Amino acid sequence: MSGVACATAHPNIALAKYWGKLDVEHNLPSVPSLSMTLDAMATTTSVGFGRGLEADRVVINGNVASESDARRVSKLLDRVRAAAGIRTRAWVETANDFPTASGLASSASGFAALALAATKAAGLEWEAAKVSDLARRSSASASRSVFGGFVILAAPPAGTDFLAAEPLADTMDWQVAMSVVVTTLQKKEVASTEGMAHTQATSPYYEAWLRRAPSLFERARRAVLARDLEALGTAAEESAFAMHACAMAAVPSLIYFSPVTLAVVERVRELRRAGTAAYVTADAGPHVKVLSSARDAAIVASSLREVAGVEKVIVAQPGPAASVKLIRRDA
Ligand code: 2P0
Repeated sequence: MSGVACATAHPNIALAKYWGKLDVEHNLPSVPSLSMTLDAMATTTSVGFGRGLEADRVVINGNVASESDARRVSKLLDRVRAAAGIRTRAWVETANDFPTASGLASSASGFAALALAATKAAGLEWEAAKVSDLARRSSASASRSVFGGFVILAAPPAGTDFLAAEPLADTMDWQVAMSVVVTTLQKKEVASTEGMAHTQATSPYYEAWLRRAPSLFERARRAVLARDLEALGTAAEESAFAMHACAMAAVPSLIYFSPVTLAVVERVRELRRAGTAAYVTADAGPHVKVLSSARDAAIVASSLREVAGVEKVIVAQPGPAASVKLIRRDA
């Protein structure tokens, strides 16, 4: 039995970063990570399995997907077909309400929504952990977007077959905010998967990153459980800069920052000197994400909008888990 389903998932921003793979074949991260799911941004994905299609048809933001994007989608669909005993091809329509593939976690919400919509459309009634494991095989950060609030993804030994993200209990109501500072509307040049492989292969600091990341993760985890914004923000900044320093030391150097990125970092430091608790993090792109209390978010966002080169600032709070609706059930 198959049908049509539509899922919504929200991007997540890691406060303790994942960068590097222990096991490429199983897509297992080499370090544990901790993220916040964002309520203000979303990916919506519809999937239908249907007779009459000769190949999977993938449309992203209204355009037919590139061959490499379509291949990555088909790989996930193949796993779903194998689990459900379906032979037919599928159509996939997905749209983001934020810039795609520019370091704004579109692969995280994208594969989380795809995993949820595809399993539902295929008639599989999977629990969230199983959907998270499926999403993780396509994009490790996507496993975290299946859940809401603050979420962790462990780094198990090589060869581990099942790995799902897990929500940290009772964190949805913590009044914190993430101001997403969009510094360009262009696509990024180096995708995360290639960027981390290159870092791993060539950075002299990769070993140091592996030693450092687990303790930063642990500090971030404890800070979330204690609802200690300063401790979380401090650990998050250390994690982000350690990851970027490691990538910058790759050969040739991998620099995700733009001059606007650094101007935003400087403005956040000024805000902090003036007494506002705000902390930066940045991913595989030039945007900056700024953690603060929900109360301070309006001040932080309006200050960052004044930085030359900033396109826009989206203020998010801890967002919900991914959700899905069955649109139609075919025999
Ligand atoms: C993270 N990032 O923890 C880190 C920080 C970007 C920087 O996870 O190869 O798209 O598909 O598993 O999940 C982005 O990498 O990589 C990412 P794959 P993914 O959010």
